[in-house]
Amino acid sequence: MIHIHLTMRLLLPLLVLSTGLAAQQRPNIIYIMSDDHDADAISAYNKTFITTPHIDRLAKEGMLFKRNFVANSICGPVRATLITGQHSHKNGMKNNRTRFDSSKITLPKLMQQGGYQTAIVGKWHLHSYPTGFDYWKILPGQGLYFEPRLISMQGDTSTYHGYGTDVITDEAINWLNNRDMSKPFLLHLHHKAPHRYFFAPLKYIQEYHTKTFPEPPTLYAEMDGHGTAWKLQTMSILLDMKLSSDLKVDPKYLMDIPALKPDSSEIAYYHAIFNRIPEPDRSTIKKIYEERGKLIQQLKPTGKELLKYKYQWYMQDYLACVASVDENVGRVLDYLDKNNLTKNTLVIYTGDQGMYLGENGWFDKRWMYDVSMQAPLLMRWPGKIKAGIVNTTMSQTIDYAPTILDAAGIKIPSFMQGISLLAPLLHKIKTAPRNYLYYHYYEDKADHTVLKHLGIRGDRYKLIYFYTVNEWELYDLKTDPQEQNNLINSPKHKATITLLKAELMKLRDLYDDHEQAGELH
Ligand code: SGN
Ligand code: CA
Repeated sequence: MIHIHLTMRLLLPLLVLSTGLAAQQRPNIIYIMSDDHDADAISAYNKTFITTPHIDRLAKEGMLFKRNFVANSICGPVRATLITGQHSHKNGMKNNRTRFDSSKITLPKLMQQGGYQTAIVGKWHLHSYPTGFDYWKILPGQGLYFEPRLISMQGDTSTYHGYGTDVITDEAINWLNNRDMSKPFLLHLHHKAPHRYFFAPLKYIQEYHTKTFPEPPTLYAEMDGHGTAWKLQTMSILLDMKLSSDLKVDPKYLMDIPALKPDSSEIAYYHAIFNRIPEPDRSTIKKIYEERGKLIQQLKPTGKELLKYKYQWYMQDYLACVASVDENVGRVLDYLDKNNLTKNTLVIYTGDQGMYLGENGWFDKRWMYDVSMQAPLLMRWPGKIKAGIVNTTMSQTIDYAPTILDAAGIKIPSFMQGISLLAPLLHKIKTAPRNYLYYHYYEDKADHTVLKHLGIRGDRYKLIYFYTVNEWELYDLKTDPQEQNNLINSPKHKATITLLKAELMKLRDLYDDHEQAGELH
């Protein structure tokens, strides 16, 4: 065993050099991933909601992927896919509750063997401790916004003073300052923000709580007329997002509005987090939220009128968290500038999936619909990636590990199911060689009750199968980008459906997913 390991260590650097990339040319890689950061909340994608100058800098100086998608729109599974290059059924992490098998060969292990120094700071969410990292400091579970706790490699957990997004960035920069300067590095910097329950620093709450955001055209969508999955979901801003946007209204204002009344465990949880905000900021923030409570008490809005308020509060709180993420991306980019690292560092920015920001009246993610299947992806590598390029190739989370390995000049193992995006990144080809993406979501009994489904996404059409209720959906993404009009019974689309079902079965075989074996009818 030891012998094999040593041989690998001796052989791999040779392998690396044989690719023609001399050691000193190999790029450093910083992979920044935020939690639930939707592309619409990045101004390089959509200028409607927020200005994110620092993340936008990556688009201006690098490449923005307009059609980047996840394969299972939920946190832990995306993170397992990131380090394995495999779909969920192959890497074993189908849902948020699975414990990732840390003995697996993963991206950081391969990078280490290839001569890289590897580190991860921030949200991990794979339950087993990280392996393959020379350094790690992770949040327990979802982590906390204020006075966050971090688990260190020694296994002890300490509380850090400050705001989570700042603290995670501080810790990542500390590691950069203390790293082994003789080796290139791979740093994973994973924020907790802007995940629910949203808590932003006071300065951003003050900036955002007076703003009004445009409503998505489907905010007031009816669930009737759609399939069983739409009827069963519990991700409605109006019905399921308790207590205005986030339990932030003091419960005493809401007790006489049954739909908003929290249960006692929710109140206790909320207060435990809220009380971590240091004074005097906590009292100022409380006053701001109490204004919402007073308004509810005075107007007693219901139905659409209530949704109107809840949507605005949701956006105000979410975007205030995003503003702090952007500020901290700026700190990392400044660090690279000041330390002469910008040129030889590939910076990747992404979110772990998309996020419903009021479309269909919803919050959260999980669905194969583009709103939650799409994730932002921006990459900057000066001198290699041309500046200001928007790429429309369909990329997917299974591609991240192969791309990072390829950029580092390290061989991509055959067990990885994604493809390297290096050729499109370096402008050798425009489009990655793949016509369809595969998707499989498994968490139906968990939060928000989204039924299990699998499906296929092509350039124009998307076919989804909710197999526990045997219901199919087909959408024409060109004429119906909001995926409102299920064409599964349209006679005009019969041939498309037959073709996509055949392609779906091919993909299922290609990726070796046997959960729904046999013919799909
Ligand atoms: C929490 C959230 C859910 C969210 C899951 C998973 N509830 O349970 O809304 O879907 O996390 O999120 S909350 O009451 O705590 O806000 S994930 O990003 O980790 O997958
Ligand atoms: Ca997430």
